[in-house]
Amino acid sequence: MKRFTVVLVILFLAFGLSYAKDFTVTKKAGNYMVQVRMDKNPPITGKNNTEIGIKDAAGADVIDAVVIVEYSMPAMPGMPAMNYKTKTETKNEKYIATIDFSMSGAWNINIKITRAGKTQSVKFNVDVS
Ligand SMILES: [Cu+2]
Repeated sequence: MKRFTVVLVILFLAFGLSYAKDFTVTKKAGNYMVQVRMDKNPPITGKNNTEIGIKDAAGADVIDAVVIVEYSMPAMPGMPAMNYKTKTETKNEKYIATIDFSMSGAWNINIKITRAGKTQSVKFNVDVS
């Protein structure tokens, strides 16, 4: 019984730590407050599970938007500009996407939120390891 409790505590700690370790960005887009969370911190070359939460001005979850994630790296010596785009799917009031960075370095991220015929954007940079 004691061992079981210890295991539970360790599991809780591990979960708490991995949760706190996520890469997060919170930014305003128009009337929306957007929180982006990636499961790797710093984000890595390869697949990063990404979760986007959107709240309206009243603080309510926005779940009826179309959300697209664009990510790009400008051209550099020996490498043409790279541009990628991925759709998101809705799950538990969040928009889920997999961002697959093809190399390390600075990437631009542009999240496009379309709702009722209007598009708002959230832009930020990530330093991919
Ligand atoms: Cu590059």
